[in-house]
Amino acid sequence: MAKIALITGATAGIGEACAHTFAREGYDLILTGRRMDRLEKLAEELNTRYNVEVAVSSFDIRSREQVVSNLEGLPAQWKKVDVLINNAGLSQGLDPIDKGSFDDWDTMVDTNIKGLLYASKVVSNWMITNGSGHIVNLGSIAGKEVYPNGNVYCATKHAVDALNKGMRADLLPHGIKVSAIHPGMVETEFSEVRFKGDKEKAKKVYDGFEPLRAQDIAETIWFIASRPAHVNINDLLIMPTAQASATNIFRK
Ligand code: NDP
Ligand code: 8X3
Repeated sequence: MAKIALITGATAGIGEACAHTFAREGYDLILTGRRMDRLEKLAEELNTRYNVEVAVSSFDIRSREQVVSNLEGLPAQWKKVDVLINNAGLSQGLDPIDKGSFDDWDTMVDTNIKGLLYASKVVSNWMITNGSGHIVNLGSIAGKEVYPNGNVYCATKHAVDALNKGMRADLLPHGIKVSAIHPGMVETEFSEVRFKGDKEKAKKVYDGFEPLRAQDIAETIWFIASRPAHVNINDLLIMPTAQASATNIFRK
């Protein structure tokens, strides 16, 4: 039987690239996100191209009820998840703390921290029952450093860093692997979402240097997930060659 990966936020960017990479490696997939049209299109494409089984589940990860009912509602054979990629996440706004929007803050905290927790609780219980599994958390350089106006987004990714270490400790007795990957700048829909659809402003973020691509992160997550059984990568920081830290980017 094929291994199974559950990828949250598979409708775009890093999650979508992970879906392609894990399908290429023969994994059956559970793909989640809010945009059902994209999930269905991707599922069809992966099934045709790689001959893998793909289940799609559309829900808002901020809703505890939706996460639990949609995931627990999957047929039993889909609960044998080998790899959970906690990828769904976003940034909203880039404002100093005195000017930030309460709604933006709620969205980031509810998605990046609480959503990740909801999915992790459901799937880690399946993994404990199955006696194995691997959780890969999408952190960020923003979870290692803080940059001006990044305040709440950085706080949510620092929380992911802490939760990654907490999960690693708690799931150790069950033999479940836990890893975090912390990318620097990756050109996806991330900046468009941060700037609420302003494509021009989003494009400028990546001006003058070559950012990482979603596929770079997907290949690295595949490396993390494909180590031998006795090897766990706890923490991995990855950046474009032109980026040395959150704020030090060499632009031409
Ligand atoms: P994208 O905007 O391209 O993709 C984000 C994904 O998250 C989408 O599939 C989206 O699906 C999903 N998502 C967002 N909100 C929700 C929600 N409420 N419920 C369910 N799914 C949701 O961004 P990236 O691929 O760049 O981001 C993926 C992860 O990588 C995030 O956690 C991000 O913080 C992290 N990251 C990104 C970096 C970058 O520079 N791009 C660098 C470091 C980390 P949908 O809208 O369909 O619900
Ligand atoms: C996304 C990368 O530098 O915009 O996590 O915070 S950054």
